[in-house]
Amino acid sequence: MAEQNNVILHGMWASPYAKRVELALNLKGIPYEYVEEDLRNKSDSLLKYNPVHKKVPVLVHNGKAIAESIVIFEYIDEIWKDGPQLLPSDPYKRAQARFWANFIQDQLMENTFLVVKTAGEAQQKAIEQVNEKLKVLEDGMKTYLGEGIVDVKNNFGILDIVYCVLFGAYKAHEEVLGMKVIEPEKFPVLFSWLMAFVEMEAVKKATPPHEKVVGVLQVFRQSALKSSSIA
Ligand SMILES: N[C@@H](CCC(=O)N[C@@H](CS)C(=O)NCC(=O)O)C(=O)O
Repeated sequence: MAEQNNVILHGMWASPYAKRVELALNLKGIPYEYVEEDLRNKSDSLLKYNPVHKKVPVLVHNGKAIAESIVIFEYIDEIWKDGPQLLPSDPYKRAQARFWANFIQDQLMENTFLVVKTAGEAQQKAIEQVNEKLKVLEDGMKTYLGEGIVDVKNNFGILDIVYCVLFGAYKAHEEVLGMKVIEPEKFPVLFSWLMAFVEMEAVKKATPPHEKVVGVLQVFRQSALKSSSIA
């Protein structure tokens, strides 16, 4: 444990990347001050702490700034060595956790947002893409998680966090889209993994209110559909 711990998180409530860090801090039980940023009018602190990307999240630990969610995860593990680790200590498990977290980020996130941003044929195509990637993840997790799904409360890490932040607000997505996001019959492992995670107190604490997520998704969807009809 570091001797002195002054921890500030600059985030934005709807940012999945900032949510990852919020969740990691909650799950590890690290106290922190939260600063909500207006991304249309970024604070001087955000620009000072993240001059390269000018994005949230930024973690400021004893005056030192760390940006990029995955980099922040690694920093958190190295500073707060007590309690559960976000990255497995076994090098092979750690490599696998990084591999699948990158898969979710690179292959699933964009397509999932595309489902929200499109309609008709384009949306159908995006849904097929998401289902294809979910199938790959389902098969991968059968091996990776195995019996571990039941023990998610005591054994969470970056992979659980990245997955859970993407699909944690699934009820809001379902309400806005009028369809199931992760069908339990098609993806039993992914579905039970998500159910185990959303029940955790730390996850509930970091999840924005349902109505607020529905509202932002509707605005996001309508403005995307409007601009695609103008283009
Ligand atoms: N790779 C970054 C992505 C962070 C990111 O894209 N943050 C968005 C909010 S979701 C942001 O701050 N956008 C402000 C901007 O692009 O000006 C991470 O993992 O932390």
